[in-house]
Amino acid sequence: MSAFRGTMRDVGLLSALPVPSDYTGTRLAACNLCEAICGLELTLERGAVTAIRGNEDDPLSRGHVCPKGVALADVYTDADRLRRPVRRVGDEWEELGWDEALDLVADRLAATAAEHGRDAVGVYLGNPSAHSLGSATHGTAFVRALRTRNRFSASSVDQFPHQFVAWQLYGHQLLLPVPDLDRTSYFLVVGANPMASNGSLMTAPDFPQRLRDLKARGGRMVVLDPRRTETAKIATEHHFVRPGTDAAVLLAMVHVLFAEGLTDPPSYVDDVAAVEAAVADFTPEHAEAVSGVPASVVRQIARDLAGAEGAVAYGRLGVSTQGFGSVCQWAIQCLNLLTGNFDRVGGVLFPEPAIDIVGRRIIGPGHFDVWRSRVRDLPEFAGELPVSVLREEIETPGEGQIRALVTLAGNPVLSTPDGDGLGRALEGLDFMVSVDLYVNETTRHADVILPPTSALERDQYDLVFHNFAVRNTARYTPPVFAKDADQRHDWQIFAGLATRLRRRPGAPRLPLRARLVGAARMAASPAVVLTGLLATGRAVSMRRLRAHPEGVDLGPLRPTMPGRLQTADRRIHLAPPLLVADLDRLRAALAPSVVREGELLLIGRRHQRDNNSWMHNAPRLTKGRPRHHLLMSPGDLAARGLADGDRVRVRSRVGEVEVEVTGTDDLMPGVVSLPHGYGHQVAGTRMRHASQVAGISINDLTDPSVLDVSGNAALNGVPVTVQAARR
Ligand SMILES: Nc1nc2c(c(=O)[nH]1)N[C@H]1C(S)=C(S)[C@@H](COP(=O)(O)OP(=O)(O)OC[C@H]3O[C@@H](n4cnc5c(=O)[nH]c(N)nc54)[C@H](O)[C@@H]3O)O[C@H]1N2
Ligand SMILES: Nc1nc2c(c(=O)[nH]1)N[C@H]1C(S)=C(S)[C@@H](COP(=O)(O)OP(=O)(O)OC[C@H]3O[C@@H](n4cnc5c(=O)[nH]c(N)nc54)[C@H](O)[C@@H]3O)O[C@H]1N2
Ligand code: SF4
Ligand SMILES: [Mo]
Repeated sequence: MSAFRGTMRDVGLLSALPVPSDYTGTRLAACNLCEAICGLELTLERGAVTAIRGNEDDPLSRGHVCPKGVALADVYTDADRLRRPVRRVGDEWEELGWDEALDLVADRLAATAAEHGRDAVGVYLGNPSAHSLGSATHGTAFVRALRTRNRFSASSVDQFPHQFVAWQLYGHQLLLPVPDLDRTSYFLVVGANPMASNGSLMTAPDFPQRLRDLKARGGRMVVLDPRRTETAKIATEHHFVRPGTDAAVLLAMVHVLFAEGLTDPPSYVDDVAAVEAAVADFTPEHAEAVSGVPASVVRQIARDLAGAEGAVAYGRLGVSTQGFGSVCQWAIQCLNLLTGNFDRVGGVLFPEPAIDIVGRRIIGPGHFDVWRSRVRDLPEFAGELPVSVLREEIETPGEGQIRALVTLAGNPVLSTPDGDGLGRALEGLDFMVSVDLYVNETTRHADVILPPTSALERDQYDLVFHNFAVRNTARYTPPVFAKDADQRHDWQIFAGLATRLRRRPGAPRLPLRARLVGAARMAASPAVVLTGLLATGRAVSMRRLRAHPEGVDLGPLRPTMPGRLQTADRRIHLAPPLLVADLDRLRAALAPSVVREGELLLIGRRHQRDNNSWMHNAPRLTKGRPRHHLLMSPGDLAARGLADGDRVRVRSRVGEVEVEVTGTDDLMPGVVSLPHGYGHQVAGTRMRHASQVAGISINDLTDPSVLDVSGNAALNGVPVTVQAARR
């Protein structure tokens, strides 16, 4: 009953109230910065945060915290964070009242839709949308109310391939198996760096400790990555892989399973022979030739996956944000399914969250190619178009052109391909509104910015990430601090806009029933919506969660298949035509003629103290040596007559940047690396610390014309040339 330790952070309703302004004591909160969703314990002295620790009593995060979680206090106090709406007047920002701001935005959005059709309003949802309860309960309803086909999000520069494959194989885009990290004995990690990222589509706070435990029980971790990452350095084994060639490697592993008679799929899997035929020419020797991963290693990994007592193949951003992300994710599912590690303790399992967003259809199963983008004729997936087409949809005149844009918690100018071009396109919009805490490189183009409260000022339940956690738990944390009377929570902003839009003549109309349900939902607070969802889910009540802000343990993951499959016949069809058809494109892309002399392949990287494109205003995260340099192997430096520390010019088909280069053996020869989320512009953004960490944006080099079948951008494996910068 350690929840009752300490002061008044404690029991029931009392702890639901924000602390008094002179409060001294401790309070529990949740970090919403990454998918690890760590539980925090804040120490406050007279209302000021003096320490943030990991909460030892949290059944999932067990005391883990990283430097970013501690920096949540900096966001709360940051003088540069917006607290009231602002309107851009020339180069200046002018504060305005909430009613005036919301009226103005509703007027302009409704007028655009009335004059040019509802697709003339585009919307982009950024990453933090998935990390906020109010955004999950109210933001999606607001976006739906816009009824536009021009919907975009960070998902198409991230996990679209996972969703695409899950939809094809398991019948729902978010029915994603999660590594049973705490019980597996063999962990294959392809294109992920959980030591820096803390895990993704695998909510596994304190990855370092979980990995130590894995090793202590005799388990192994094998990493395939073009960079010897923080994760690779502590792996049992690491192999370089040439960026963008993983599909050949993973399909060759599937090939080996068949060739050596190692397949043992569950009885509810069909079309196994079709997979065998599809991978027939993907041999380990072919994989070695294109990827650099020795054929013997390909064979050994396949055998180990089949032979280990509970093994996992896991691939994340490095194999999703490339031209064949969906084929990679498909091959990974095949590896787990064919080796009998699917839905198995120690293999991959499907979490049973208190609120099952899949089983309860809170999010739809997904669909593909129901409409297409206007200019490039690219198919939608799950109701979204690839963000790689956003620029051209804004710039190309004609019926359906985007003339007004809504961005919610995002920074696509830094985070999507050809970001610089997108930034210029934003200047041509008739109207732009952003819901964001800051004036950033994207929102500086907005006419109006509507700032929501920050994490410590609002309540939190992770509607999304409990669905991908390595253990079943549930946690509701009330706000620590009260908001000012003239601040708004994100859900209040969404409700305010939706209500006003409903009253504007010419605004998009939902069918009556949907409108009534929407209005009722918008009127309720996220906590009320959550209470209802928990009550019908029956795993744990809101009352119990309120009494245990440290979180409630619902037990380890367990096998639940095939009962939870969402396919029409409750079976898995392992050879979806959309994926098999993509293999010809793969064969062509891997042909030897494709590699050009002198070209390097650019990949991204994450650092434990970076958080996508924001948090660079937090002094405690940005002090020390700059982290945005280009990394290059010493051999590639020498071949170009370059030395460590030189300024170099990096050029791709799309753009060029100048940056300092750092030599390191950690990079595969022929590969260079830049982090994303840099390239800060201080002008017009009011950000204090941005100049120290300005850097350049990798996405001024990435190419919006290279896409996976799902529509995901190929952010990794971008061909570039590097030479000394002219002085
Ligand atoms: N080259 C390259 N590009 C990449 C990646 C890569 O690996 N390489 N990674 C990609 C990935 S995985 C992702 S997820 C995207 C991220 O790309 P985005 O989602 O576009 O950008 P973020 O940097 O997460 O920007 C988040 C914004 O939300 C604001 N914000 C923070 N909290 C809140 C909140 O509670 N409410 C609101 N309304 N706003 C808030 C912040 O101030 C910030 O401006 O970047 C992608 N881009
Ligand atoms: N500290 C920190 N943590 C974060 C974030 C952050 O910005 N900072 N962002 C969060 C978000 S939004 C996400 S989506 C997750 C992402 O979580 P991860 O996927 O674990 O994170 P990345 O560091 O992007 O890992 C991608 C890896 O792929 C490698 N790679 C690049 N190209 C290739 C390739 O062609 N083949 C192979 N095999 N590997 C390749 C890169 O070298 C890198 O090590 O992290 C989350 N956590
Ligand atoms: S690991 Fe992620 S959730 Fe945990 S404290 Fe760090 S940023 Fe927050
Ligand atoms: Mo992401």
